[in-house]
Amino acid sequence: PLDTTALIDAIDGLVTRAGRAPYRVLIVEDSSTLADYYALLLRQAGMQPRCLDTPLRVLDELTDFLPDIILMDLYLGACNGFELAAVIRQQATYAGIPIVFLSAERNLGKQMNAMRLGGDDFITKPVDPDRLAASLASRADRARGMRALMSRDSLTGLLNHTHFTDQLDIEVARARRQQQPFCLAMIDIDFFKAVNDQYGHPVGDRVIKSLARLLQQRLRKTDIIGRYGGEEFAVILWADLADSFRVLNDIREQFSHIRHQASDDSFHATISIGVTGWPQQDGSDALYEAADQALYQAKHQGRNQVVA
Ligand code: GH3
Ligand code: MG
Ligand code: MG
Ligand code: MG
Ligand code: MG
Repeated sequence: PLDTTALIDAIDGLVTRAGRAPYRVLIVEDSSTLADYYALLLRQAGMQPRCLDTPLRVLDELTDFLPDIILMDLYLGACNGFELAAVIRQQATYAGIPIVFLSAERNLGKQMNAMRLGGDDFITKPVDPDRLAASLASRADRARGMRALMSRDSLTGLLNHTHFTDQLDIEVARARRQQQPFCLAMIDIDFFKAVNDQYGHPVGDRVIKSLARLLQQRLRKTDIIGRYGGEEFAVILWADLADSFRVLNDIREQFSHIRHQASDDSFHATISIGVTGWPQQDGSDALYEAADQALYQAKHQGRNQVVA
């Protein structure tokens, strides 16, 4: 069953956080005069524009700038906006970014064609500044909401498996760029099948949620928590291996003291944790493998422990 409370909480949190960040708008326009003008309008509307005049770099810009929305001129000299939109839409990661076309093209057939190839709206030049800002803001807002919804696990509100693995790739790249160490931990509830068997699935769900809540309370805002599988969590900690180990061991200890309530009984549960660090392991596959191996060892050695 879908736990809407956790989901709504998670989205509220995201919307509140997202609400503070200005919308990032990638402007793809071959006329620098026009690009500068749109950038000015959008900046005045509180957004964060970035201009791109060469369509060849569009995929790099998407990874680099992570725009909420793309404002694209239809005729770009070297290629046209239709073609570029089609290229962007082929990348699964960017499929959700709205593309708003901007052009003097008044031919309805061509406008329809642009939409069919992946555009979300069509604004004709000369633009009405208010209409431009309002249209971009409402589309960017909905796209953010949709992304938040799709990246969250419905029981816990944590990042889901797909989003977590995408995020780990991004964080590995960030660590390499900034030479900043971080750790990956895999956390698994011990003998969880027995909890379900003995107390029922809904009680099991509450145990999962209590672990999710504990992780959210104990880890830093910059750390990243995902529900990796049923009763398995993955965490990215921005700390070195020694510090991460200490924090995780505290969490393990604290979790083991939580008294879980069943209908006419109460019980305790424990977790096992495998942790590994960057740069000791460089690359997502190596990190997953090492953390998994450490988790396996923690289970094998008797559970309720952290292994690095
Ligand atoms: P181990 O200590 O080796 O991890 O033992 P375990 O029993 O936890 O491991 P196993 O992988 O055999 O069982 C995991 C169980 O978790 C099986 C599955 O029914 C249960 N599970 C997975 N997802 C959920 C969920 O969302 N809610 C509940 N209540 N149970 C879940
Ligand atoms: Mg043009
Ligand atoms: Mg298992
Ligand atoms: Mg388990
Ligand atoms: Mg498991």
